Amino acid sequence: MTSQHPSFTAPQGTHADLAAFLLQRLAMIYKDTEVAAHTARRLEQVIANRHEQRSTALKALDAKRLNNPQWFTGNHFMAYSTYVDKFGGTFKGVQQRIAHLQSLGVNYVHLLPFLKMRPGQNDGGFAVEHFTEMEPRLGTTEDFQALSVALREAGISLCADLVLNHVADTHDWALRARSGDPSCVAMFHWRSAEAKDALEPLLPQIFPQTAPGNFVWVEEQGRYVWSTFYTYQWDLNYSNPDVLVGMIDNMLALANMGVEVFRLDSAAFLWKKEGTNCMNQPECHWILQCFRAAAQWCAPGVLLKAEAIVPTRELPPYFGLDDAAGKECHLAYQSSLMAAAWYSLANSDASLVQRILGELPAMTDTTTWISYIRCHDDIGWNVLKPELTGNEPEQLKYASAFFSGQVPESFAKGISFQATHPDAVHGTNGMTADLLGWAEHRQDELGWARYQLMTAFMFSLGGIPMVYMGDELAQHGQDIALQATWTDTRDIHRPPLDDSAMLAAGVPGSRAHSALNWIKTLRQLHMNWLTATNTSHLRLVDTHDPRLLSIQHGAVTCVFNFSGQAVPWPAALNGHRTAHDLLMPNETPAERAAVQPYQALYLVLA
Ligand code: OTU
Repeated sequence: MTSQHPSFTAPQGTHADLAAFLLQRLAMIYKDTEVAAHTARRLEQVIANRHEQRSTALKALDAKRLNNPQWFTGNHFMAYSTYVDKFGGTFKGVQQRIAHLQSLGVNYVHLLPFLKMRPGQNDGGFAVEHFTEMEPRLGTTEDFQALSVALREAGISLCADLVLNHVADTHDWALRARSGDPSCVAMFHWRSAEAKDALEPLLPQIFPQTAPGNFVWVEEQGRYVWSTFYTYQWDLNYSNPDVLVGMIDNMLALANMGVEVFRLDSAAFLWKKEGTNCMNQPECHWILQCFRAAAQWCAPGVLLKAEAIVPTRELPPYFGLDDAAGKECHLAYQSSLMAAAWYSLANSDASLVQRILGELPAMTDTTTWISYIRCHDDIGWNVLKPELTGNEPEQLKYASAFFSGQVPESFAKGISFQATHPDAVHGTNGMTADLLGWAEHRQDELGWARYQLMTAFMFSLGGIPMVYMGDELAQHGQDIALQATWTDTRDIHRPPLDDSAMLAAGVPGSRAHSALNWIKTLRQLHMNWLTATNTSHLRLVDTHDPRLLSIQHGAVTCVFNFSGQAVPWPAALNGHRTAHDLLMPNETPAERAAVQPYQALYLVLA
């Protein structure tokens, strides 16, 4: 891991600096100085209005954070991601579960989409019908505000999705576009049959089974509208300044309601350029930099998180490079390490994880990764494809099959996602405990070891560890018999939080109890010991055995056995043969002969 840090100018410039930067970026996006100047004036107005409406409490928080720009990095944060309805039924119900979050040591909660969503199919709320109104099922705006205040008082930052790439086809802009209102027609991308056919071959297929293609026919318009995801999610046209101004205004309105972190959904797709795959375009970054400048200006306590599920090599620009260093996102998902961890477990070979870790881009002190093993989406295998060499593409196919019930000797109980034929490697779905094959009975020591391994790995990465709802109780996924009611197979890992597992967690010896206490222990160790402030401060120890991964994290040497075999103690760690293992605090360290199957160790020398 490289330790050099790129030069970093803290984005705390005066408003004049931000205004100048905004204007410059707008000129780059629209390639027209007059349009840029006019848009800059509109944005300044939006920012001024929203700033005036911002509460004194939130302004005080902004000031505090400006004085401590590293407030979210290092081992300060632990995140939890959940749906409002599955976690607490409503906003009020979530409020009643704050104590559960606190008991875990969570101080950052990502509530999956809760804004007014398209009726019927809505991609788990990612088809947003109104950006500043709440989904009525979940409660009122007042309930939401009360929740956001309660979370803040509990020291928990609220993260919400800003679904900025597309709107529901029932959003006012889409409805008006459909009926021919020219100002709204201009907010989307339209193509003829021939034009869209010419574009398709280069474009990715996100949902090849349930929503093949990237365009949908709109009868009233007599042409196709661009819809990368589901047909009812229409991609916004950011070459139109109305879109940028409108979406920035929405973001700032939500910030004023107490959202502290924005998860910028599908951030890679914002700019279309014919002849490319229309992902990660330079304009896409300039647009994100406008969102950042506006947030920095109006609500500087707010963080932006890139949800760019792309190979690691595409990620550095999302933090901002060169003259944009520190001027784009504060956070980004590290999905390559997530997918590679599962790949390594299936193949009993940690070398891919080790390679990705070794090649991570240098991080600054005011940017960091989200480290996770599961979330509400599939484990997307595609991000790994550019990393693979030799027979690794075969191993990737094996991993995908391993987790989706196609390998008889596999312990895993997951299902495949959007694979168009048995050989296609796309994604895998399932709750952590099911993918790990952690059986309900007490004697399943290997399943329990795998759970310990994967979670201890996640906490050791120097990013913000994120637990996905229910995984802290080792919950199972939904019954496959419900499949007819699902949008797609991702619903298997979107069960409601299991009240009986919550009760069982209070009974020593139960599986939920083991899981919950384990996560609490990891969080304590994370706060007390895992103090390397980001991935750039980690050091890899070469174990000379592909089954073993070792990461030195300050005073702690982490060792992970990704295989089901006992592996002879590696010579490279001879000095640690009798080191104290923080994960097994009650054991007197004896001379170690081997790393046990799926064992995780956090070793400290006396
Ligand atoms: C994101 O996802 C969300 O997390 C998904 O839940 C939504 O369905 C989607 O956007 C549309 O809003 O590629 O970077 O492979 O990982 O769709 C954006 C499935 C994405 C998801 C993918 C993802």
